Amino acid sequence: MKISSFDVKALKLPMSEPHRTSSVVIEVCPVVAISVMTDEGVRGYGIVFAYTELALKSIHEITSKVADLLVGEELNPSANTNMLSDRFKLLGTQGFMGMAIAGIDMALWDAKARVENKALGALLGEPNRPVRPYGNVGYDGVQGSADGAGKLAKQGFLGVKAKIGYPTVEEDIEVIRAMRSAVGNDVAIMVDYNQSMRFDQAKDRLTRLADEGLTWVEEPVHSHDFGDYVRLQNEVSTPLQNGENWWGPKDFRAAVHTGVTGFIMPDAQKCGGVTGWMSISTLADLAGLQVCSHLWPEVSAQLMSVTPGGQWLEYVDWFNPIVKEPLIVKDGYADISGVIGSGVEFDDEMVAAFAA
Ligand code: SMN
Ligand code: MG
Repeated sequence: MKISSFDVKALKLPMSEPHRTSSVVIEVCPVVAISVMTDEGVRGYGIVFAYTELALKSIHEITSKVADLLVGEELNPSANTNMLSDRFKLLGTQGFMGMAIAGIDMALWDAKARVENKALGALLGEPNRPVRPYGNVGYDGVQGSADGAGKLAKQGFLGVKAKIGYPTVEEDIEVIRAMRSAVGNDVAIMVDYNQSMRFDQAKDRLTRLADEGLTWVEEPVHSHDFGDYVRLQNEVSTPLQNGENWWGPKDFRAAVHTGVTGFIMPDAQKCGGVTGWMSISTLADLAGLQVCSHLWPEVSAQLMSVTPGGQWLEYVDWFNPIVKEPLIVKDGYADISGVIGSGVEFDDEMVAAFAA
């Protein structure tokens, strides 16, 4: 079966609410929607998330041009992706190029699973891991974070994560305690500093957070400061989380070589798509790491279902406006029964409606 064409569109999706972090507020969700068509009429879907509207046009252009290189090739997702990665070795496969290749990779794997009329997980292995999602709260202050967490717990989420990194650690603690009162003791609480601290400050703050019962503290220092991260890991008692900003399996390998243990959270896009994730899953299994996901709830649910160290799936509804059947969360777990492909199929009318 051959790849016959691609349709690549830049979109701005409305968000149910703006997502605040300690550095920026995301108010619209800029994405590149990728469809691949095979010569037997099967379509596959992939999404690139551009983070900021400012990057959308460039990522759209690079994605269209890179996708065109695969037209006429046999549909063989890992070989197609490896061919692209080889082709752009000199430019580098991080940044926009890595995002474009990963989005294309997701569309190719989706098409392959649809050709076989299987869920992506069943194409990749034995999908026998329960997939447990956690919900997300932004940098929303004490009341906002407590309200957001309470709402997610009522919807059945077994974990909630909030962005912190307020001017003082006392404020961070106030937010965490307000969330704890809102969700009770049976719901896991995670917090995310989004790389906002330097080592000394991180050590002080995390020491103060030791008794808050946090499941993890995410990205306390710059994500690629592996040395500081490992030092921190050895000096504080709360588990740390990292990986959403690591590019491809080689960044994960470097992290492991430096001594990173515990949780990792590959982002289906930055980690190199389905192809990249599967290498990281093997690495994590060998290194005894616990794997969580970042964004891409539908695709990641499929991947987590076959990932040996799979723990928590990050749930967001940001791509829902164009996804025909967004991920279902039932009794605290993702219900992926009956899914074909990656679970992402576009609602073409909505894709047209949100053209950038
Ligand atoms: C995040 C995700 C996407 C955009 C900004 C921040 C965040 C997370 O770090 O972990 O969800
Ligand atoms: Mg994060």
